[in-house]
Amino acid sequence: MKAVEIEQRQAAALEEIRAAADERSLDALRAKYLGRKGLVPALMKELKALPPEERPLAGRKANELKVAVQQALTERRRELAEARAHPAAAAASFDYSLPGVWRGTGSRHPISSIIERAVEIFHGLGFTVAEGPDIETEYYNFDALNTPPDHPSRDPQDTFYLSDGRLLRTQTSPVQIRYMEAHPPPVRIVAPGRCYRRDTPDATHSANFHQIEGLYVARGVSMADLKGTLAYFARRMMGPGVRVRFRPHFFPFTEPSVEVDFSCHACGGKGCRICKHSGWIEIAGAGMVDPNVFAAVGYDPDEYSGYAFGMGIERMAMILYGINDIRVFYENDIRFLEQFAQ
Ligand code: 2U9
Repeated sequence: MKAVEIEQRQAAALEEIRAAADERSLDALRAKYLGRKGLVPALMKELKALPPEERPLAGRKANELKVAVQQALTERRRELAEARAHPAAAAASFDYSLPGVWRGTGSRHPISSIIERAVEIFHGLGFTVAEGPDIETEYYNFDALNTPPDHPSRDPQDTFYLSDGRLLRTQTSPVQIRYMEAHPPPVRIVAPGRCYRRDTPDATHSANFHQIEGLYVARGVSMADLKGTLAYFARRMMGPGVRVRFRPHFFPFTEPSVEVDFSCHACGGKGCRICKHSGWIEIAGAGMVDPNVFAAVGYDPDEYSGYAFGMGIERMAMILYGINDIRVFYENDIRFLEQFAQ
Protein backbone atom coordinates (compact mmCIF):
# COMPACT_ATOMS: atom_id res chain seq x y z
CA MET A 1 0.00 0.00 0.00
CA LYS A 2 1.38 3.38 -1.01
CA ALA A 3 1.84 6.21 1.49
CA VAL A 4 -1.13 8.18 0.15
CA GLU A 5 -3.43 5.16 0.51
CA ILE A 6 -2.27 4.66 4.09
CA GLU A 7 -3.19 8.27 4.80
CA GLN A 8 -6.67 7.67 3.39
CA ARG A 9 -7.13 4.53 5.51
CA GLN A 10 -6.02 6.52 8.57
CA ALA A 11 -8.62 9.23 7.96
CA ALA A 12 -11.37 6.61 7.55
CA ALA A 13 -10.23 4.75 10.70
CA LEU A 14 -10.30 7.93 12.83
CA GLU A 15 -13.78 8.83 11.58
CA GLU A 16 -15.03 5.34 12.45
CA ILE A 17 -13.53 5.48 15.95
CA ARG A 18 -14.95 8.94 16.71
CA ALA A 19 -18.43 7.74 15.71
CA ALA A 20 -18.28 4.59 17.90
CA ALA A 21 -21.38 4.56 20.12
CA ASP A 22 -20.11 2.27 22.89
CA GLU A 23 -17.16 0.38 24.35
CA ARG A 24 -18.00 -2.81 22.49
CA SER A 25 -17.74 -1.06 19.13
CA LEU A 26 -14.37 0.32 20.24
CA ASP A 27 -13.14 -3.20 21.05
CA ALA A 28 -14.14 -4.33 17.58
CA LEU A 29 -12.35 -1.36 16.00
CA ARG A 30 -9.20 -2.03 18.03
CA ALA A 31 -9.20 -5.60 16.66
CA LYS A 32 -9.89 -4.33 13.13
CA TYR A 33 -6.89 -1.96 13.13
CA LEU A 34 -4.40 -3.10 15.79
CA GLY A 35 -5.30 -6.77 16.34
CA ARG A 36 -3.13 -9.68 15.18
CA LYS A 37 -5.16 -9.96 11.97
CA GLY A 38 -5.78 -6.23 11.76
CA LEU A 39 -4.70 -3.52 9.35
CA VAL A 40 -1.49 -2.43 11.09
CA PRO A 41 0.25 -5.87 11.15
CA ALA A 42 -0.91 -6.38 7.55
CA LEU A 43 0.66 -3.06 6.54
CA MET A 44 3.94 -3.94 8.25
CA LYS A 45 4.06 -7.21 6.36
CA GLU A 46 3.30 -5.43 3.08
CA LEU A 47 6.21 -3.02 3.53
CA LYS A 48 8.68 -5.74 2.64
CA ALA A 49 7.04 -6.17 -0.76
CA LEU A 50 7.39 -2.47 -1.68
CA PRO A 51 10.29 -1.21 -3.85
CA PRO A 52 13.15 -0.13 -1.54
CA GLU A 53 12.77 3.59 -2.40
CA GLU A 54 9.10 3.63 -1.29
CA ARG A 55 9.69 1.71 1.92
CA PRO A 56 10.87 4.50 4.31
CA LEU A 57 7.91 6.84 3.57
CA ALA A 58 5.29 4.07 3.65
CA GLY A 59 6.84 2.75 6.86
CA ARG A 60 6.61 6.17 8.49
CA LYS A 61 2.97 6.54 7.38
CA ALA A 62 2.08 3.09 8.72
CA ASN A 63 3.58 4.02 12.08
CA GLU A 64 1.72 7.32 12.12
CA LEU A 65 -1.53 5.44 11.42
CA LYS A 66 -0.85 3.06 14.30
CA VAL A 67 -0.17 5.89 16.77
CA ALA A 68 -3.17 7.95 15.57
CA VAL A 69 -5.51 4.95 15.88
CA GLN A 70 -4.24 4.18 19.40
CA GLN A 71 -4.72 7.79 20.47
CA ALA A 72 -8.22 7.99 18.92
CA LEU A 73 -9.28 4.77 20.66
CA THR A 74 -8.07 6.07 24.03
CA GLU A 75 -9.73 9.44 23.52
CA ARG A 76 -13.10 7.94 22.45
CA ARG A 77 -13.04 5.51 25.39
CA ARG A 78 -12.50 8.45 27.77
CA GLU A 79 -15.40 10.40 26.16
CA LEU A 80 -17.80 7.46 26.52
CA ALA A 81 -16.85 6.96 30.18
CA GLU A 82 -17.37 10.69 30.78
CA ALA A 83 -20.82 10.63 29.10
CA ARG A 84 -21.84 7.71 31.30
CA ALA A 85 -20.74 9.55 34.45
CA HIS A 86 -22.36 12.90 33.48
CA PRO A 87 -25.31 12.26 31.14
CA ALA A 88 -26.56 15.88 31.32
CA ALA A 89 -23.23 17.28 30.18
CA ALA A 90 -23.13 14.77 27.32
CA ALA A 91 -26.59 15.83 26.19
CA ALA A 92 -25.45 19.45 26.21
CA SER A 93 -22.82 18.82 23.54
CA PHE A 94 -24.92 19.29 20.46
CA ASP A 95 -24.59 17.03 17.43
CA TYR A 96 -25.58 19.16 14.44
CA SER A 97 -25.73 16.14 12.16
CA LEU A 98 -28.63 14.51 14.04
CA PRO A 99 -32.17 15.00 12.72
CA GLY A 100 -34.24 17.46 14.81
CA VAL A 101 -36.74 16.43 17.51
CA TRP A 102 -40.35 17.44 16.70
CA ARG A 103 -41.74 19.17 19.76
CA GLY A 104 -45.15 20.13 18.37
CA THR A 105 -46.70 23.58 18.18
CA GLY A 106 -48.77 25.10 20.97
CA SER A 107 -52.27 26.40 20.35
CA ARG A 108 -54.73 28.92 21.80
CA HIS A 109 -56.69 27.73 24.82
CA PRO A 110 -60.40 27.52 23.82
CA ILE A 111 -61.29 30.10 26.53
CA SER A 112 -58.73 32.52 25.07
CA SER A 113 -60.15 31.92 21.58
CA ILE A 114 -63.67 32.79 22.67
CA ILE A 115 -62.46 35.93 24.49
CA GLU A 116 -60.53 36.96 21.38
CA ARG A 117 -63.53 36.43 19.11
CA ALA A 118 -65.88 38.32 21.46
CA VAL A 119 -63.44 41.23 21.83
CA GLU A 120 -63.02 41.36 18.05
CA ILE A 121 -66.80 41.65 17.54
CA PHE A 122 -67.17 44.42 20.15
CA HIS A 123 -64.09 46.14 18.76
CA GLY A 124 -65.95 46.42 15.45
CA LEU A 125 -68.71 48.30 17.33
CA GLY A 126 -66.30 50.84 18.80
CA PHE A 127 -65.64 49.21 22.20
CA THR A 128 -62.13 49.19 23.63
CA VAL A 129 -60.77 46.71 26.21
CA ALA A 130 -60.35 47.71 29.87
CA GLU A 131 -58.63 45.62 32.52
CA GLY A 132 -58.24 45.67 36.27
CA PRO A 133 -56.95 43.65 39.25
CA ASP A 134 -58.22 40.18 40.21
CA ILE A 135 -57.88 41.12 43.91
CA GLU A 136 -60.41 43.82 44.69
CA THR A 137 -61.84 45.75 47.60
CA GLU A 138 -65.37 45.29 48.86
CA TYR A 139 -66.01 48.84 47.70
CA TYR A 140 -65.27 48.21 44.01
CA ASN A 141 -66.75 44.70 43.86
CA PHE A 142 -69.97 45.42 45.82
CA ASP A 143 -70.56 48.91 47.33
CA ALA A 144 -69.99 50.96 44.18
CA LEU A 145 -72.22 48.49 42.30
CA ASN A 146 -75.18 49.27 44.54
CA THR A 147 -75.05 45.86 46.22
CA PRO A 148 -76.75 46.11 49.66
CA PRO A 149 -74.66 45.26 52.77
CA ASP A 150 -76.79 42.17 53.46
CA HIS A 151 -76.81 40.86 49.86
CA PRO A 152 -76.17 37.08 49.78
CA SER A 153 -73.42 37.39 47.15
CA ARG A 154 -71.23 39.10 49.81
CA ASP A 155 -71.37 36.04 52.05
CA PRO A 156 -68.01 34.29 52.64
CA GLN A 157 -69.81 31.13 51.53
CA ASP A 158 -70.02 32.66 48.03
CA THR A 159 -67.02 35.01 47.82
CA PHE A 160 -63.33 34.36 48.53
CA TYR A 161 -62.07 36.89 51.11
CA LEU A 162 -58.41 37.52 51.91
CA SER A 163 -57.34 37.91 55.54
CA ASP A 164 -56.96 41.70 55.04
CA GLY A 165 -60.63 42.08 54.02
CA ARG A 166 -59.97 42.30 50.29
CA LEU A 167 -61.52 39.69 48.00
CA LEU A 168 -61.16 37.88 44.69
CA ARG A 169 -63.47 39.70 42.28
CA THR A 170 -66.73 37.85 41.68
CA GLN A 171 -67.39 39.68 38.39
CA THR A 172 -65.42 42.02 36.12
CA SER A 173 -67.73 44.98 36.95
CA PRO A 174 -65.16 46.67 39.29
CA VAL A 175 -63.07 47.26 36.15
CA GLN A 176 -65.85 49.49 34.77
CA ILE A 177 -66.16 51.37 38.09
CA ARG A 178 -62.42 52.10 38.09
CA TYR A 179 -62.59 53.12 34.42
CA MET A 180 -65.48 55.56 35.00
CA GLU A 181 -63.66 57.06 37.99
CA ALA A 182 -60.73 57.81 35.70
CA HIS A 183 -62.58 58.85 32.49
CA PRO A 184 -65.48 61.23 31.85
CA PRO A 185 -68.30 60.01 29.57
CA PRO A 186 -68.77 58.89 26.85
CA VAL A 187 -67.52 55.40 27.73
CA ARG A 188 -67.64 52.34 25.53
CA ILE A 189 -65.62 49.45 26.99
CA VAL A 190 -65.57 45.69 27.37
CA ALA A 191 -63.89 44.01 30.34
CA PRO A 192 -62.93 40.39 29.73
CA GLY A 193 -61.29 38.47 32.56
CA ARG A 194 -61.10 35.89 35.28
CA CYS A 195 -63.62 35.85 38.14
CA TYR A 196 -63.89 33.81 41.33
CA ARG A 197 -66.81 32.42 43.28
CA ARG A 198 -66.89 29.93 46.11
CA ASP A 199 -68.67 27.22 44.15
CA THR A 200 -68.30 23.47 44.54
CA PRO A 201 -66.99 22.39 41.15
CA ASP A 202 -69.22 20.15 39.05
CA ALA A 203 -69.98 19.76 35.33
CA THR A 204 -71.37 23.31 35.08
CA HIS A 205 -69.68 25.18 37.97
CA SER A 206 -66.09 26.21 38.55
CA ALA A 207 -64.65 28.32 41.38
CA ASN A 208 -62.87 30.38 38.77
CA PHE A 209 -64.35 31.24 35.43
CA HIS A 210 -64.28 34.01 32.82
CA GLN A 211 -66.65 36.79 31.90
CA ILE A 212 -66.85 39.48 29.35
CA GLU A 213 -68.77 42.52 30.50
CA GLY A 214 -69.64 45.59 28.48
CA LEU A 215 -70.52 49.18 29.37
CA TYR A 216 -71.77 52.00 27.16
CA VAL A 217 -72.46 55.40 28.74
CA ALA A 218 -73.41 58.51 26.78
CA ARG A 219 -76.32 60.93 26.39
CA GLY A 220 -79.56 59.24 25.38
CA VAL A 221 -78.48 55.59 25.56
CA SER A 222 -81.55 53.33 25.75
CA MET A 223 -82.61 49.73 26.14
CA ALA A 224 -83.04 49.64 22.32
CA ASP A 225 -79.27 50.22 21.94
CA LEU A 226 -78.61 47.32 24.31
CA LYS A 227 -80.96 45.06 22.38
CA GLY A 228 -79.43 45.93 19.00
CA THR A 229 -75.89 45.45 20.29
CA LEU A 230 -76.56 42.03 21.86
CA ALA A 231 -78.55 40.83 18.83
CA TYR A 232 -75.64 41.82 16.56
CA PHE A 233 -73.17 40.12 18.89
CA ALA A 234 -75.31 36.95 19.01
CA ARG A 235 -75.39 36.66 15.22
CA ARG A 236 -71.67 37.27 14.82
CA MET A 237 -70.77 34.82 17.62
CA MET A 238 -73.29 32.02 17.08
CA GLY A 239 -74.35 32.36 13.46
CA PRO A 240 -76.67 34.52 11.31
CA GLY A 241 -79.91 32.70 12.21
CA VAL A 242 -79.71 33.26 15.97
CA ARG A 243 -82.57 35.16 17.69
CA VAL A 244 -82.36 36.97 21.03
CA ARG A 245 -84.95 37.28 23.78
CA PHE A 246 -84.96 39.43 26.92
CA ARG A 247 -86.67 38.33 30.14
CA PRO A 248 -87.24 40.75 33.04
CA HIS A 249 -84.90 40.14 35.96
CA PHE A 250 -83.25 41.93 38.88
CA PHE A 251 -79.63 42.93 39.46
CA PRO A 252 -78.54 45.50 42.08
CA PHE A 253 -76.40 47.40 39.51
CA THR A 254 -78.92 47.72 36.66
CA GLU A 255 -82.50 49.02 36.51
CA PRO A 256 -84.39 47.77 34.60
CA SER A 257 -82.57 44.43 34.34
CA VAL A 258 -82.94 41.52 31.96
CA GLU A 259 -81.66 38.03 31.40
CA VAL A 260 -80.75 37.40 27.78
CA ASP A 261 -81.37 34.14 25.94
CA PHE A 262 -80.06 33.19 22.48
CA SER A 263 -82.06 30.74 20.38
CA CYS A 264 -80.45 27.30 20.66
CA HIS A 265 -77.88 27.06 17.88
CA ALA A 266 -77.86 23.25 18.12
CA CYS A 267 -81.53 22.75 17.17
CA GLY A 268 -82.32 26.18 15.68
CA GLY A 269 -84.90 26.80 18.44
CA LYS A 270 -87.01 23.66 17.91
CA GLY A 271 -85.99 22.17 21.26
CA CYS A 272 -83.31 19.58 22.01
CA ARG A 273 -81.31 18.04 24.85
CA ILE A 274 -78.84 20.95 24.90
CA CYS A 275 -81.53 23.65 25.46
CA LYS A 276 -83.55 21.34 27.69
CA HIS A 277 -86.32 21.35 25.04
CA SER A 278 -87.00 25.07 25.49
CA GLY A 279 -85.38 26.28 22.26
CA TRP A 280 -83.48 28.98 24.22
CA ILE A 281 -80.14 29.15 26.04
CA GLU A 282 -79.41 31.76 28.74
CA ILE A 283 -76.20 33.57 27.77
CA ALA A 284 -76.12 36.98 29.41
CA GLY A 285 -77.46 39.35 32.04
CA ALA A 286 -77.87 43.03 31.26
CA GLY A 287 -79.73 46.26 31.94
CA MET A 288 -79.58 50.05 32.19
CA VAL A 289 -76.92 51.19 34.66
CA ASP A 290 -78.55 52.02 38.01
CA PRO A 291 -78.41 55.77 38.88
CA ASN A 292 -76.80 54.86 42.23
CA VAL A 293 -73.83 53.36 40.32
CA PHE A 294 -73.42 56.62 38.36
CA ALA A 295 -73.58 58.56 41.62
CA ALA A 296 -70.75 56.40 43.07
CA VAL A 297 -68.40 57.39 40.21
CA GLY A 298 -69.51 61.03 40.03
CA TYR A 299 -71.47 60.82 36.73
CA ASP A 300 -74.68 62.88 36.57
CA PRO A 301 -77.57 60.38 36.09
CA ASP A 302 -79.79 63.19 34.76
CA GLU A 303 -77.36 63.92 31.95
CA TYR A 304 -76.09 60.44 31.10
CA SER A 305 -77.56 56.98 30.74
CA GLY A 306 -75.92 53.71 29.90
CA TYR A 307 -76.35 50.02 29.42
CA ALA A 308 -74.24 47.19 30.85
CA PHE A 309 -74.12 43.49 30.16
CA GLY A 310 -72.23 40.43 31.35
CA MET A 311 -71.68 37.05 29.71
CA GLY A 312 -70.05 33.83 30.83
CA ILE A 313 -67.18 32.83 28.50
CA GLU A 314 -67.19 29.16 29.53
CA ARG A 315 -70.90 29.00 28.76
CA MET A 316 -70.33 30.20 25.21
CA ALA A 317 -67.30 27.96 24.75
CA MET A 318 -69.25 24.89 25.92
CA ILE A 319 -72.09 25.63 23.52
CA LEU A 320 -69.89 26.48 20.53
CA TYR A 321 -67.50 23.53 20.97
CA GLY A 322 -70.09 21.00 22.18
CA ILE A 323 -68.46 20.48 25.61
CA ASN A 324 -70.61 19.20 28.48
CA ASP A 325 -68.19 19.44 31.42
CA ILE A 326 -66.64 22.81 32.39
CA ARG A 327 -63.79 21.14 34.29
CA VAL A 328 -61.99 20.08 31.08
CA PHE A 329 -61.03 23.74 30.51
CA TYR A 330 -58.80 23.75 33.60
CA GLU A 331 -57.33 20.26 33.63
CA ASN A 332 -54.80 21.03 30.87
CA ASP A 333 -55.08 17.53 29.44
CA ILE A 334 -53.04 17.76 26.26
CA ARG A 335 -55.46 15.39 24.46
CA PHE A 336 -58.24 17.94 25.05
CA LEU A 337 -56.17 21.03 24.27
CA GLU A 338 -54.62 19.77 21.04
CA GLN A 339 -58.07 19.45 19.49
CA PHE A 340 -58.09 23.25 19.27
CA ALA A 341 -54.82 23.48 17.33
CA GLN A 342 -55.26 25.28 14.01
C1 2U9 B 1 -71.31 48.43 35.90
C2 2U9 B 1 -72.68 48.45 35.95
C3 2U9 B 1 -73.39 47.32 35.62
C4 2U9 B 1 -72.90 43.99 34.34
C5 2U9 B 1 -73.94 42.94 34.33
C6 2U9 B 1 -74.89 40.95 34.45
C7 2U9 B 1 -75.98 41.73 34.37
C8 2U9 B 1 -74.94 39.47 34.56
C9 2U9 B 1 -73.76 37.40 34.58
C10 2U9 B 1 -73.79 36.77 33.24
C11 2U9 B 1 -73.28 35.41 33.31
C12 2U9 B 1 -72.50 36.95 35.23
O1 2U9 B 1 -70.91 35.20 34.19
S1 2U9 B 1 -72.21 35.34 34.63
O2 2U9 B 1 -72.73 34.45 35.60
N1 2U9 B 1 -73.78 38.83 34.50
O3 2U9 B 1 -75.98 38.88 34.71
N2 2U9 B 1 -73.72 41.63 34.44
S2 2U9 B 1 -75.52 43.30 34.22
O4 2U9 B 1 -73.46 45.09 34.93
C13 2U9 B 1 -72.72 46.17 35.25
C14 2U9 B 1 -71.38 46.17 35.21
C15 2U9 B 1 -70.65 47.29 35.52
C16 2U9 B 1 -70.50 49.65 36.28
